[in-house]
Parts: sequence; structure tokens; C-alpha cells
Amino acid sequence: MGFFDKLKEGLKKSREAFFNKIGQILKTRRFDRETRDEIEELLILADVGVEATEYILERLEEMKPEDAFGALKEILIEILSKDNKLNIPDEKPFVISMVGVNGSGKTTTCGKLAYMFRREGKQVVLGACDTFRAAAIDQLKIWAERSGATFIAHMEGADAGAVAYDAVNHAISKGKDVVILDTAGRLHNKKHLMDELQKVHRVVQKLVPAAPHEVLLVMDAVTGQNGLQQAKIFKEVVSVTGIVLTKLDGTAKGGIAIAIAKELGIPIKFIGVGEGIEDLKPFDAKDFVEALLAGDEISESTPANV
Ligand SMILES: Nc1nc2c(ncn2[C@@H]2O[C@H](COP(=O)(O)OP(=O)(O)OP(=O)(O)O)[C@@H](O)[C@H]2O)c(=O)[nH]1
Ligand SMILES: [Mg+2]
Repeated sequence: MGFFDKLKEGLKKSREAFFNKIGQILKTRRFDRETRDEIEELLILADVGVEATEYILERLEEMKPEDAFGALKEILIEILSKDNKLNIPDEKPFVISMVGVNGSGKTTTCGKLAYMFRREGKQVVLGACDTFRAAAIDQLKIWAERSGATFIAHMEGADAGAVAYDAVNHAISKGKDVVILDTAGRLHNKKHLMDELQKVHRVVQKLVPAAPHEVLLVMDAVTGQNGLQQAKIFKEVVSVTGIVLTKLDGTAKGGIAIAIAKELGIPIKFIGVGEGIEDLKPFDAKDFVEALLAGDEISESTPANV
């Protein structure tokens, strides 16, 4: 399946539950009070959030009714378009810290990212900084094997900062390109978790002052507005440079991407559209919106003789 079809497949639930309806309404009806209210309800249900919904409606009101559908695409692309290039340093290693609440998809995303870099011919180190559970270390090890990355870990309960130090130190001494640090999502309490994250970053800076070059906050799209609140807490404590929005394939609430862009002001850099190693895609605002509002006439599945 091609890139766009995979994205379209991943956004199927969101498209079928909400965005196709919105598209249909805008294509076939006048943008009057009643239409406005219906679209407002659909946007809120799709988890677009109050702020972005109001903005979209205000912008739609300014348009000629016959332009409304095309305008919606433009407005969504505008909201979602942020500089989402990776901050890759001139000198290796490129250090990425993966943060987020438990279960959001950090470890899986570490594996997918490692695989993506390996396919670009880069040498990757995965650091198991989630030392809270032995299972977390084993899980990352499996991803390291699958993706062909070097695995650096200590024992369960070890100091997360020490693991980060070893992973970056290994990369420096062996001339490796990328270090990806998997961190814990749950500790005894929120303060402990945030303290640990800050410590991991401080330790890494002893070796590479500009690191971590990327702090990617992994968010589970299924958790919708709740996830957005959690993201705001992380943003206060660590300097998040990008969002990875996972599990878009499992939810109809793909509109959360729009709320994230509008309310967090942090670029979405990757999206997860499945559990497989290739199911991580760099985020592209235009492709995302096209997939969200695409018609459902998938040509591939149509038999040739019809
Ligand atoms: N459908 C789907 N499932 C995903 C995606 N990303 C991750 N998952 C699944 O989500 C579950 C949790 O993923 P993990 O990577 O273990 O999450 P985590 O943030 O590391 O969790 P903790 O280590 O407990 O903090 C796993 O079952 C993954 O397979 C995705 O894009 N789509
Ligand atoms: Mg994990």
C-alpha cells in the first residue's frame, strides 16, 4: 500500500465518522445558521477542540458559500502547517528524547523511528531509560533487534540518567549517528517523573551541550482532549520540540491533530497509523487534510472490469 493510501486507511474512522459528513454538508448546503451549528457539533465531536472550531467557523463565514469546502481544506492546512523539520545537528550524534504518559506509544515509536533512520543508512543507538519496569527494557530490546539498532540498557530500577549517559557516550565513541532515548511514562508521582526527565536531559548535556536536539512528546490520539491536557503539563517542564501523534488508526478522533496545532503551538512531526515497524509517517499537513477529507472511492479495491 502506498504512503497516501496507508494514511487514508489510518484516518478512515475519523473520515467516516465526521469529516466526510462535514464535507458533504459544505458541498451541498448553504452556510446558514443551521449548517453552522451542525458543523460546529461535528468538529467538536471529532475532537478539534473549541478554540480551533470557533476559528474555523469564523473563517468559513467569510467565504462565499460555493467556496466553503475548498476553504475548509485551506483553513485546516493553514492551522496544521508548522515547521516540522527535524532539528538534526551538523555534528553527530543526533539525540532524541521520547517523552509522554504511559501507554501513549513511546517504546513502539522508538522502534519505528530507529527503523526509519536505519533505512536511511544511519547507525542508531536505543537507550532504555525507562528503568521502572523490567518489561519495558525487554520491549525496547526487541525493537532494537527488529530495527537493527544498538541497544544500551542497565538493570531494572537503575538510574535513568546513567543509561542516557552510556547511550550517548557509546554513540560518540563509536561514531554513531542517532541516539533515541525511551523514557518512563509513569513513576511514583508526577513530580518524580518530571524530575527524572529533566535529569536525563541534564546528564546528556554534559556530553553534548545542545542535546537533546529533539524532545518528542508522544500522544495517543485515542485519549483526545485528555491527552491535550497532559501534553500541556509536559510542555511546562521539558522543552518539547515536536509531537508524535499515535494510534490514529484506532480512533475517529483524528481531529485532535488540529486541536494540538492550534492550542499547543508545537509542530506534529510524526504520526503513528498502526503497530507495525513501518507504521510511522512524517507529518505533512496537506496530505493529512487530503486524507481526512478524501472521498471514499478507493480505486484499488474496484475490480478492473466494472
Ligand atoms: N494501533 C496502534 N497502536 C499503537 C500505535 N503506537 C503504539 N501502539 C500500541 O500501543 C501500546 C502501547 O505502546 P508502548 O509503545 O508500549 O507505549 P509506551 O508509551 O512505551 O508505554 P509505557 O512504557 O507503559 O509508558 C502497544 O500495544 C502498541 O502496540 C499506533 O500508531 N497504532
Ligand atoms: Mg514504554
